[in-house]
Amino acid sequence: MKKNTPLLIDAEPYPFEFSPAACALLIIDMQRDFLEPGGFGEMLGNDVSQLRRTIEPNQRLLATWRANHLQVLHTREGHRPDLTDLPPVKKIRGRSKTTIGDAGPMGRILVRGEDGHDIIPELYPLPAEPVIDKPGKGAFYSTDLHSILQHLGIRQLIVTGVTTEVCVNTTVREANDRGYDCLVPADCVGSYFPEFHDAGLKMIKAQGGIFGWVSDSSKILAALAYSVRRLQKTKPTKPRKKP
Ligand code: TIU
Repeated sequence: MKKNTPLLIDAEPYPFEFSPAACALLIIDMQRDFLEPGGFGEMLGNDVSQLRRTIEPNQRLLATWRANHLQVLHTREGHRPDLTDLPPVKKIRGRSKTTIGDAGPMGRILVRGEDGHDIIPELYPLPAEPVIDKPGKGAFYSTDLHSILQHLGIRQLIVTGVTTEVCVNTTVREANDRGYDCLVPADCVGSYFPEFHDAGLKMIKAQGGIFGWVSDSSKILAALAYSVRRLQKTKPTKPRKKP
């Protein structure tokens, strides 16, 4: 694939012009505590199948990004073991019996280093893929994500992960204000609440793409496959020897 040749991805509200070399796949918070049966999300009464349907499409996108040597980054929501970066209001809001920092089914909830805080095995980061540990919902707040993206020459983001209306939406809004183009593939993001998922996507693409674009992973993969086929067709053939 020619990484500097722009491609068009079928998207809403209009096609997304995509420059592979400048476009990172940013996978938000695909953590065991949010997605795994028996994790914190399920313990709170949430239907984790709404999130688990995103695993396969994310795996396909991730495999394609890796195969084409494009940039991948992962995020994890969580806090320092001493909880000094946890706003007291975040700890007590929700009035749940068990909150961040308490013992949960897979270790202390949303605490760095605990099993539940880590990324699910199906999408586990490779050593060369930056993992951004974020204390908030947005991936830019109180992290080095913006500097890393600038050093890598990234101007566009394919944002996937969970949950659509919380960490994905907050990150897309933060990215938009910092000058990034964001495309969200609907099948690669999920929410415990289908109606919030739908509204979260509508909010991104409304008003001419006020925060970004919405598409589907199949359309992203189709655009990349087309670019590879086009390149194969246009490869110079060896001049024929004269008889
Ligand atoms: N990653 C993320 O979205 N964190 C959340 O807490 N999401 C909820 O929907 N609760």
